[in-house]
Order: sequence, then C-alpha cells, then structure tokens
Amino acid sequence: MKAEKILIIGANGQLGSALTVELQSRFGIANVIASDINFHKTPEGQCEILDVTDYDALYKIVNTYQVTQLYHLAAILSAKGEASPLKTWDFNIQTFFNVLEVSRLCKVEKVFFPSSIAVYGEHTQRVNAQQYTNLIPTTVYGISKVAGENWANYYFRKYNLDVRSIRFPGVLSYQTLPGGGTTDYAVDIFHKAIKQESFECFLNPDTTLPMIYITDAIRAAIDLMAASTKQITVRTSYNIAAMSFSPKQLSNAISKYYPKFKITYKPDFRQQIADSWPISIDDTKAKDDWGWKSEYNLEQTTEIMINNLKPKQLFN
Ligand code: AKB
Repeated sequence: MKAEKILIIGANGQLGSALTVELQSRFGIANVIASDINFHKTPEGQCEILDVTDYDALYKIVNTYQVTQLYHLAAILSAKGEASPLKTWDFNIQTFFNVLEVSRLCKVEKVFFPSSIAVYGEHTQRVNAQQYTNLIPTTVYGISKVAGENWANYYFRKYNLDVRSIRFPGVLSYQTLPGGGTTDYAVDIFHKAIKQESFECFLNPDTTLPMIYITDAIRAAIDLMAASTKQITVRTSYNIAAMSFSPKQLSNAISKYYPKFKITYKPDFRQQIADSWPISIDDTKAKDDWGWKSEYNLEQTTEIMINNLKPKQLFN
C-alpha cells in the first residue's frame, strides 16, 4: 500500500490540533505535516510554518512533501468575521482557492475542507435542517462557506479534484479553545466552571444549537476521507448531527458536577447569528452514504470536558 503524506493547514486550531494527533497515530508520525501561521506549542512530528494566503509557500510545501491528502482548516469564523466582513471574505476565499489550485496542479488525491451550520440562514427550516435546502446565510463566514461548497463541487466536476466536506456544528473540546465562533460559549463555560467562577453567556438561555464533541468531529472527517469515491454522492458538503442543547441545558449538566455553578445571560450581536441557525440537523445522507453515526451526547461530553480540564486547572 502506498504511504499517504497528509498536510494539515490550521494545525494549531481547535480541530487541527486534535486531528494532527489522531492522523499521526493512524498514518505514522512521519506521514503527517502539521502547518500553521504559528504554534502555541510546537507539535511532535513534522511541522511547517505556513501562511496559507501565500500561494507559492503552499505550493512549495505540497510539492516538497508530495502531499496525497490535504486538510484545509484555516478560516475566520462567524462572530470574528463580522468585525471585518471584507477581510474575512478575502481570507476565507483566497486561502481556499490557493488550496484548490495547488491541489489540482500538484495532483493531491483528496482534499478536506470544513463547512459549517453557518451556511443556513433565512428561509431554512430550523428543526431538522435538510441536506438540500435554502442556503441564505446572515454572516460573511456563512457566505464564504456556501461559496466554498459550490467551488468544491465545481472542482470535482470540472477537474475531478476529490474534495470532501462536512458542515460542522459547534465543536466542543478541552485541548484548545475555539476562536471567534458563535458556539464558543459552550467551551468557555467549562473553563469558568472548573475555576469555580460564574459565567456570563452571550446567548439567551433557550438558544438551542447543534453541537458535536471533538472526537466525533475528527472521526467524521477521517471516515469521510477514507470512504470510497463511489460512496460520496454529496460534493458540496455533508450535514452531520450529534447533539443539540441550549446554554440553560448545558449549565444544568455542569451543575451536576458543580452545584454552585452560576450562569448569567447578556446576549450581544452573536444572539442574532445564533437565531439564524437551525436548532437541529438532518444527517440522513451522511448516515446512508458513508455510515456516519455520532457517539457522544451532552452528558458524556460534559463528563469528559470536566474530567480533562480539572487536572489542567490544578497545575496552572
Ligand atoms: C462558529 O460558531 O462560527 C463555528 C461554526 C458553527 O462553524 N463554530
């Protein structure tokens, strides 16, 4: 069997750092190249500093390592993106085109790019949002993801570039903090709880959003990349679902471990973004095509988050 050479762009981020470790354990540490514009902590194994807006720098890395699989995770997310819409559009689109073009020219065999529930917006059913439905997002991040999905489909049809994608819900992880998303509260809340501090939530208590635990998210991406070409019938991006909960439900789950935990609510501009997203997702296509199935619910995720963050807190 031919050895894979896997490049991760955005390996310092929330998804990227966990994905790097998992891919290294599955494919061998020498076959995974972790890249980012900087690293908080240099990962074990092969590592490259890469500004993915720099086409030549990306080309050089892909060509030098003879990359066979590429995961492009760098993006400006929903909440942060609203502070500078044009910069967000430029970054999200330019980096994706660099990835598509370099992958096409260097004959990368498979490309993964994460889309998001942020593709949904006006005139989408909020319960069980369908795979194929209106995509009229309210954020520049969402607009860039809808465009990205369509370009992924275009590159597959026109150039036979094997681009695969998942619309991720909010991701919960203890390893790293997310940055700039509307769903970030669901991670930040744990960091306050384990310090026995109260948490001020920027969403209303009943704002239900789709979420996923990091292990499920990483497994989904790797399983999709491992599926045979004929299993993949969606070339824009697959819906996946795991759990849906509101800040109040999450706070209640945390209170089982910290009965004195206190949450207050002060909704800001992110409330409007959250209100434009569905509360649950229909993931039938992903289940039927490549066997997607989530494993972690709110209770399990809460237990894992607390058990892993608590020891870290003791050593800080
Ligand atoms: C965000 O909140 O912007 C992201 C996402 C749902 O894509 N976590």
